[in-house]
Amino acid sequence: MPERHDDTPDTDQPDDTPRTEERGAGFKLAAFGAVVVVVLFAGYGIGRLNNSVETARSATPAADAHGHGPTASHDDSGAAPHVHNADGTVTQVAGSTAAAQSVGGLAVTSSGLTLRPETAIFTAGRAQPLRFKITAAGGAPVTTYAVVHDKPLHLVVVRRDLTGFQHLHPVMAPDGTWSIDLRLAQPGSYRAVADFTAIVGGQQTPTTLGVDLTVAGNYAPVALPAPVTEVTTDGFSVQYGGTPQTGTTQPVLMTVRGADGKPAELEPYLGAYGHLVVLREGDVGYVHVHPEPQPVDGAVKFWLAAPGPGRYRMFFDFQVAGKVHTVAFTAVVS
Ligand SMILES: [Cu+2]
Repeated sequence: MPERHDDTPDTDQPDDTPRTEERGAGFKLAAFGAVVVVVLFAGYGIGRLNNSVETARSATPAADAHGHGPTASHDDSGAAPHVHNADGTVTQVAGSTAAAQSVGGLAVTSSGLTLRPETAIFTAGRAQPLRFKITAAGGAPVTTYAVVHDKPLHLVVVRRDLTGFQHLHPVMAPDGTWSIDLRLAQPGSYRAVADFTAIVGGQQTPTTLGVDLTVAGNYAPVALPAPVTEVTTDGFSVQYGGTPQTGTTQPVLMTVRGADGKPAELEPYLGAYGHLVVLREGDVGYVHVHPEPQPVDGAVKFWLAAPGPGRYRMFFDFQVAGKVHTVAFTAVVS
């Protein structure tokens, strides 16, 4: 079975049930100044090759957040924001305008690659196979992908009001058809965003494509939750710290504590100690953020730069005792 997790622990639970208990009195809007996002798709260029279903299933938990192995010659912890290029060089991005490239998933076709779902119509509340191909110029399906963050392809599905978030890892058949069972709990328009590095003609192309999925029925949009700096879920409390800004890359810290108030023992998940997906309100612009490979002062540290003003929803995945948990924060960028 393809693995999956979403922000509702019970897979039969409607996705619009209260996502998490949020508390955060004293949160200051100003603290967010400018939030958000940029992320380092670092490591894209140096992911491992994947061209079989087997490889897609056998993730190697040891890979780190930037795609380079534990034997990497330099230490990323506490380093300034940077991108590992395909040729092995490193580009510093602090204070740069790299943010401009950070928003993806807005197009169904880009860089010569096209996302082609077999069907985009779903029935509310029923698990249904989602199948799609990524085709290259000329229409042939792509069957070879680089493994990035332990997976050849990451799929994020969310309703356009940013509820019902799911982070999935479909499995590819030899003909290039990706599939996973998908359950969309509530009616509405959803966005499915595929994040992958296709290998075509020996060329690695990191790409994020998005397509709408539709569930007929009475659509009741949910307002974006107010910004808070602490959220609890499944008995864990997650604290968010940072002052992301537009135009410069800033750290964002996530600190996870157990019910006893002590730091939770985070386990590597997708090759790092946490996973952050940032989605923009209004167009579901997608930013897949990754942390420093090691916790910094007990916190999972990400680097973000705001691509522009607006409101964003940040979905933070972390793993404790073999189970993945997801919390979400709203961030406002002025
Ligand atoms: Cu993923």
